[in-house]
Amino acid sequence: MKHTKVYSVCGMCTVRCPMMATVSGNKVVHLQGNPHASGIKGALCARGAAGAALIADDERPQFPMIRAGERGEGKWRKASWDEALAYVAGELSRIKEAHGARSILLSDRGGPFRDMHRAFLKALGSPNYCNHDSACARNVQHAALSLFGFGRKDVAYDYKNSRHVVLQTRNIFEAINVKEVNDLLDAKDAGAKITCIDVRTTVTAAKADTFLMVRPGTDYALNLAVIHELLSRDLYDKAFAAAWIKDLDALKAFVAPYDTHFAAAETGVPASRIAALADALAAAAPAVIWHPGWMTARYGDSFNVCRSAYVINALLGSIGAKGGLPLVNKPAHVGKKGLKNLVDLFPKPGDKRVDGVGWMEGRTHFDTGPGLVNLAYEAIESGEPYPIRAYIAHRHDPLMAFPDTADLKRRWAKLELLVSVTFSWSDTAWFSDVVLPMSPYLERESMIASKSGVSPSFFVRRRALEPRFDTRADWEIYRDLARVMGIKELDFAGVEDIWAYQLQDTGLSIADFEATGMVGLGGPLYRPVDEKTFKTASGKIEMINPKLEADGVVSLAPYVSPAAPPEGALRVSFGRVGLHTQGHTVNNPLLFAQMPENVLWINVAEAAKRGIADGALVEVRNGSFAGRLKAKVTEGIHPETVFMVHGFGHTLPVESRARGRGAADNELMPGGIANWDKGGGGVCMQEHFVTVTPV
Ligand SMILES: Nc1nc2c(c(=O)[nH]1)N[C@H]1C(S)=C(S)[C@@H](COP(=O)(O)OP(=O)(O)OC[C@H]3O[C@@H](n4cnc5c(=O)[nH]c(N)nc54)[C@H](O)[C@@H]3O)O[C@H]1N2
Ligand SMILES: Nc1nc2c(c(=O)[nH]1)N[C@H]1C(S)=C(S)[C@@H](COP(=O)(O)OP(=O)(O)OC[C@H]3O[C@@H](n4cnc5c(=O)[nH]c(N)nc54)[C@H](O)[C@@H]3O)O[C@H]1N2
Ligand code: SF4
Ligand SMILES: [Mo]
Repeated sequence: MKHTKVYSVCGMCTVRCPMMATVSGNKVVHLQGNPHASGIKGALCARGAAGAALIADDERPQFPMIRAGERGEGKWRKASWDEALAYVAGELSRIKEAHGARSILLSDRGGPFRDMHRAFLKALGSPNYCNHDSACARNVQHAALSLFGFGRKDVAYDYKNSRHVVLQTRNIFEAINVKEVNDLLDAKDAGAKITCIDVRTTVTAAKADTFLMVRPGTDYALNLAVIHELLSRDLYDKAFAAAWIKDLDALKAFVAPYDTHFAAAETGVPASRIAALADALAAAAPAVIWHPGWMTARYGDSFNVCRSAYVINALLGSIGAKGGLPLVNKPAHVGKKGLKNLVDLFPKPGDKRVDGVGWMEGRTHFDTGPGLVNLAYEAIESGEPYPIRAYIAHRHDPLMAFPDTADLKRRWAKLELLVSVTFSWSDTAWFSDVVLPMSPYLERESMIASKSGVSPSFFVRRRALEPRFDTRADWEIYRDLARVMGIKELDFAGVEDIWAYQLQDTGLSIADFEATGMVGLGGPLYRPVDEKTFKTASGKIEMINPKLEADGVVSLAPYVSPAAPPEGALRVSFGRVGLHTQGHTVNNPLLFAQMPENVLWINVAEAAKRGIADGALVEVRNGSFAGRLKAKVTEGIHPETVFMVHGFGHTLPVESRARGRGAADNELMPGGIANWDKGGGGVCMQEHFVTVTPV
């Protein structure tokens, strides 16, 4: 049978690597990374390679469903698309009529494919678009905004040309982005040094030249000491600092007490090693990257850790530098026109955001783009500043992504409509009133996406397979909803029309994507920092941010030592593993076979105190929730914490493989969504302690 090659985009995680599928007779023959994409080298990670197993899996939503029993009871009525869409459209219209368009909330998973559903929400007239990010990287985003006036994605990480990369709270070789991994390994081959700072010996620690194990939650002390070293020993880039850093003297005075001896006592890292790190970085500058972190919704001071990481980069002159954090280019930077956005078809809704972001006291410094969804949930419960009655969770599983499922369900009680748009079962889908099943990425095409970077590009996901079940592409779902609701602007005949709409200013047509799935727009271009770079009032990197201060957040925040675990308890920490994406791949037959459950990393000494042997079943408990999983007894984790991979402990009957395997870290954080960072907006998920006992 004839083999066809289709350019697609991997959808097994948020990275969305460009890929190529070889298909024959509506079956996948082979999946690989797009060989034309720079840095991908034709590769996918293990999860990407399991894409065909996702298609083959029957244990995913196969048709639209409307709830028949109580929420979460699992009683469903199979519906046709016409019926399901009419139901959702009817409810949205009814709720809009009764409570105003602003009572409709939509959250998603961020990224380059959001234009259609954002446009739909805006067309309805609601300002309440949110994403998942207060459970992920909001602290990094707000750290960047507070210093540079631009967001975290306005600089890239130029691993390939780097000479020293510091990975702090960043397990790059297991929390994978294929291009980043390839680029960093290339740099390592060319002699770049890697320093890993973690609470446990990860794969990244194993590959690093230097591994610093810190006491959990003390990274800020370490970073302040590095800043102290750079400034007090004149190791910093004086020309860059003089030109681009505002309030350097205030920074100097602030870090004066935080020397390496202070940090050693806090972190457990010897003072001499901290000093040596500062020297090594200064020697490699400006081609250095001190990673500000990604999943940083962890501690009460994670925002300060991210800020201090960026400050270190600034002091080393790596902001805007080749091999450091170069400024990313949008199409305009390389003299090209960008894609036309559907979201711009509609006027800005008149109402203020329900999460208070951008206008409420204490919240004016936050990024209004995706807001803070956790605060929108507060509004659902309180009805303040106004009620939210309908919620569309698009490609988002908040019940697993935020602490304490039962707490969140309670907070959602006043919702009159909860819709989940998803390709897999999830706790949120199971709890919804309507499930609109999205075709997995190999079975759908997507809108053209724009990728900013040193070399910006456009890329497209083509449909590799026809859907096995009665599922639809996301653009189709919202187009169809728009059609039912009479939103003419979004009533496109087909995806080709959407693509043509997007490309109208660019001089390109979809045929230009035929050869490689992408269109490069120019570059590599390393733009020097200039007076237009920093979007702050002073045009410089501001150590003291007036917006933060006005919201009652101290820019140069004193270090506060993290609480030691209460007697007999340990701090819960969590993260990723190479074989799974969050919670939604655990039931993937191929990935499940390779890693069916998570284990609890526990330090040898702490295990001995409790009589726990390696491999033994243990109970991990916080309050009324207890999970069971096997212990991994190891020297390779700090004694104050236990670690588990996030995403396990599934309970849904429709996931026969994943159900009952391992334990859910998110349940070990009772009421945890209420503890969020007033500076960075992230939920503080590692401020919880658990007891561990043998079973
Ligand atoms: N306790 C605890 N909580 C955490 C974390 C943790 O480590 N511990 N991690 C946090 C982090 S870093 C994040 S980003 C969030 C993630 O949490 P979410 O933002 O909820 O992300 P996913 O688990 O990726 O869920 C996305 C859902 O959308 C569905 N989906 C639909 N279409 C697609 C598609 O095209 N691709 C993909 N990938 N999914 C699709 C998936 O089936 C899945 O059910 O959770 C955060 N919450
Ligand atoms: N395979 C895989 N790759 C992924 C994902 C996935 O689900 N699976 N998800 C993607 C997403 S959404 C994200 S956000 C990124 C996340 O990418 P990362 O943030 O790099 O990944 P994590 O594993 O969440 O956390 C990194 C490390 O922080 C460590 N850590 C915990 N507490 C502390 C501490 O107090 N101090 C220090 N220094 N370290 C600490 C953990 O031990 C862990 O090794 O990964 C992305 N890539
Ligand atoms: S990192 Fe892996 S799972 Fe994520 S998009 Fe790339 S290949 Fe897919
Ligand atoms: Mo994330």
